[in-house]
Amino acid sequence: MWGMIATWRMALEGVTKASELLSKGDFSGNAIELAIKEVENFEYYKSVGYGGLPNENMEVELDAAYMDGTTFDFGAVCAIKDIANPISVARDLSKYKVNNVLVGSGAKKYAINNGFEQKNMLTDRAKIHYNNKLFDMKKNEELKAYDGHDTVGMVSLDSNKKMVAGTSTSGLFMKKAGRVGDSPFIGSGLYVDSNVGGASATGLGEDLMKGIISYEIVRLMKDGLSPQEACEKATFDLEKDLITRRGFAGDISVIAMNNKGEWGSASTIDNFSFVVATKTDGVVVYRTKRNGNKMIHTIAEDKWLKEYLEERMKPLELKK
Ligand code: SD4
Repeated sequence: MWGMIATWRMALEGVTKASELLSKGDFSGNAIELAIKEVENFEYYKSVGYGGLPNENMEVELDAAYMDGTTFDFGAVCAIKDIANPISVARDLSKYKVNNVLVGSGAKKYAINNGFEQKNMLTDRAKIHYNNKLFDMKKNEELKAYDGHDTVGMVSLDSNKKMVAGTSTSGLFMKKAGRVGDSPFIGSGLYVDSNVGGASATGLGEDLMKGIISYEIVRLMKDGLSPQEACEKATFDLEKDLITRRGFAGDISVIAMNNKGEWGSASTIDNFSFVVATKTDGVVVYRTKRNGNKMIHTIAEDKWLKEYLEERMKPLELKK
């Protein structure tokens, strides 16, 4: 058995390529890095890698993490600038005993010194998004800079039963310079244990971290819950807890796979999507709908898949 699960339809092309590796018996880590790089390199996905949306100073600061579920090796970069593939740097950092998480200028220096590709990650399209958001915010002071969430998070199982998880994101649009969310943090943005399974999250990082949600999902699977049960319980328990304590819960969306290739997903929002690849079913994109504290997953129709891409690639006009 092999399998892979990833947040959002944007992971489709990467997961499709990575599943070819997995079907040939390749290592989960290679599948994760290949699939995430594919998303990082596609400029029209505006929340990951090249083309990612900038912070309040119009700088693209990227976060990424890589975890090996067999050795527990873990590496991450936070707020890294001008490096093409943060996931590859995160993976490289995971091979050390110490210095596994590097931030800002230290992360960039490490990447340059170790031959990782440098690239200006701010695209003209991202500049238009930035300017348009400033324009809208001036007109309407109530408008939140943060809307939507599209971090890519993935879990992979290979035919040798080795599991790896990875994440990559530009974080929140218009975030403060230096702000880091859940995505590069072990336990919050991702967690994987090859003896159990793995999970990854997307949503409002500040709230996801409060529940260490990816670890919680893996813990629940270890206690015997199916990936679907674990995703629903962790997501809706955290949402309830946040609302009780704070009167508000940010978006929470999660995916998980266990070491048998069974998978699950849950989301507090209705337009979440995710991609699953398994030896038995091939590559499938699902859309989610919430029904109380249960989820209904439906296979995404071709029309929706096409529209998703068209929406992201449509020409943008600068608001004046
Ligand atoms: C963060 N969880 O930095 C990320 C946001 C996200 O696309 O999912 N963004 O808080």
